[in-house]
Amino acid sequence: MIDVRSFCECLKENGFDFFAGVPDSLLSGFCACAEEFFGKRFIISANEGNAVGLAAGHYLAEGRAAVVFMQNSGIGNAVNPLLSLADRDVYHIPMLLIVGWRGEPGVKDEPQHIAQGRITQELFNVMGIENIVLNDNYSETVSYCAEMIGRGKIIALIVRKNTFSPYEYNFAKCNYSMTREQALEIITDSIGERDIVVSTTGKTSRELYELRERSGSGHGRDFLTVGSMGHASSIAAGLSLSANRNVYCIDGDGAFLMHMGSCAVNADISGENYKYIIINNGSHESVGGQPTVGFKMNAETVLRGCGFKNVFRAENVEELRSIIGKMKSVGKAVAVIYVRQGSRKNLGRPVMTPIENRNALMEELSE
Ligand SMILES: Cc1ncc(C[n+]2csc(CCOP(=O)(O)OP(=O)(O)O)c2C)c(N)n1
Repeated sequence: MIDVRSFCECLKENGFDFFAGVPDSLLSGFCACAEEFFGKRFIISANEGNAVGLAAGHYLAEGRAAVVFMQNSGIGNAVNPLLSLADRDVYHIPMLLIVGWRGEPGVKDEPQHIAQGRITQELFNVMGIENIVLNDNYSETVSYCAEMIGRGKIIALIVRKNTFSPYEYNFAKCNYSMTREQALEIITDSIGERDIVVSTTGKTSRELYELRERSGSGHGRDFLTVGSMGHASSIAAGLSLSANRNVYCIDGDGAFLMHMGSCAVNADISGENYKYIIINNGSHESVGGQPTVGFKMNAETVLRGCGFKNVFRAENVEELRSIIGKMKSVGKAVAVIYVRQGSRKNLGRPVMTPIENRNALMEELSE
């Protein structure tokens, strides 16, 4: 296991002191330490492609390569700027990628990580990006990367599960009274019995699954967006166009930010049965609590600006109950629910497979 503090020092000694990316649970110790170690030069970007953009801007300004970190799920978001901006045939901008390897072949993982994990190295090979699996010899590896990057290369360090040591760091916390799970319970208790719920990637879907198990209400009306972070709102908008009932999307602030452009399109095209709820905890809570700009932006103003007319806000249980009532009585509606960070340690994972989930929902909708 690599001590993350020594790893950060090693990066700094080799000239890397600017970071941009989206966090990952496999990188959570590294992200926590780097946030403390590098301060304002450690940036959590909205998506992985944006991180490549930030790294490019940094290089143009300082002539020094940046580090871009991500879970391998985010490679897809980064492919376009890596190939059409940073590639040696375009602007030729070197950088170091640090990539969490979910779904590594032979290592048990969730279904959404299997295909991506299988092709992670191959994908970099096809893109002409040298990739190295990080091991305890990190100091040699980092100095090799620094030398190659100094000659203009892009190199990816692939990080296996349990490579980095954990790191205790207190990310800024907020004082809102509800947790995400409490909010979810109120929402699922208050909406109509036939309503569909599309939930976002991470612990929201895991909590929704457990809530349905506990209440015995079945999983047929839920679509758990276990992968494709940032797309639950579009899945729900697509569903709303033909489903003969309300379609609620329960999103996270990190997921909302990741593909925020879709919000304006969804406001325009979705049906009157579209009900979009962002649970804002100001962080990527599911992968370690790294801060988003969720509490720095005004999501309600963004939603209004995107064209939603019925925009609600709730900060406690009473307000949440009241706004769900209002959301039910108007047509298309959106809400931002402010909650504190935190989740249960013993939170489980869906036992149902994604295909079973898909089939159950399609069957429900065909009734
Ligand atoms: C494209 C992509 N990048 C990163 C991840 C890793 N990831 C899974 S959940 C999550 C955090 C989601 O944050 P948010 O939407 O705010 O919900 P919260 O966890 O706070 O409830 C991240 C970064 C991913 N699954 N996909």
